[in-house]
Amino acid sequence: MKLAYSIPNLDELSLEDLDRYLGILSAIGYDGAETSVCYGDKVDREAVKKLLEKHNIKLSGLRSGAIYDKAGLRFTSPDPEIRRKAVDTLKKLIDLAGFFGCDILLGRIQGLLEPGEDLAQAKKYIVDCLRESSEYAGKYGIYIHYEPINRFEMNYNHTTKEMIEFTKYINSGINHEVRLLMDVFHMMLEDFSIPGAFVRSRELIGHVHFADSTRDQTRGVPGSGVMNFKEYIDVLDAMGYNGWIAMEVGLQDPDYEWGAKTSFNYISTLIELCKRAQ
Ligand code: LER
Ligand code: MN
Repeated sequence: MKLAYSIPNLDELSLEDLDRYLGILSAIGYDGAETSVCYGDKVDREAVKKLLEKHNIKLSGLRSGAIYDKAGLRFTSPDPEIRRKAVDTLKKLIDLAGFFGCDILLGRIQGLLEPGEDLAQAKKYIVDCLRESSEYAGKYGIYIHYEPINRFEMNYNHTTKEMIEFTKYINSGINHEVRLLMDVFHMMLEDFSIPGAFVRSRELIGHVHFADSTRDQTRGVPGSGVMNFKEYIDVLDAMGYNGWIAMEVGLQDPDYEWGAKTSFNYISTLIELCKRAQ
């Protein structure tokens, strides 16, 4: 399992700040950095590549939520023009991810359902958009990981169970499969059992997010809340999961470095203990 930590949106970061964040994560021992991008064609990919190589850090994935949150584009729009722009903007992000050889993380771009919109019709739109996007990602040999999101952030597609069924249906019509992004913060709010949800997702799991519970909707540093990361790591190890575990903790400066270090020390210790316990 490889460990990554979030950095601010790549298309809003200066190269100096990117250099600083990557230096912090590299010094702590992370394998990767995870970020969000709205317009993939606006990133200076060669300069970013040089900084990633300088710090020996990989991109663990590119999040696509900003295409909805910043550009207002979504897969579920009744307007075909908006859906087309959402897919075309995502394809530019896939081009960028293909350049870096990392995957695409996807959830919010499906968009919140607006009052009066029909969920069954909205899901048909999602199927078409995701099938086209996943086949396009297949050109680069990279994958789209689709995230179940809790009810406070999305108004459908909440549980792992329903998303396994939905993703299997999406994959039934394409050659390059969509995988699942399992985020324990959402699973804590929506699933009956987090280890159970991991095991049930075994054929589709492609990426994992860690964050701990907090008393507000921010994301806690692993170890600071009530969640049992020792159990999650053991079940992922037992499943033979060898992908990324990205910490999705919402800490900004001045706590950023503390959060990254504390998360890394806690989770890497649990991984080491799990390995030794075999
Ligand atoms: C993004 O990975 C995430 O977990 C949620 O914040 C999406 O709304
Ligand atoms: Mn997440």
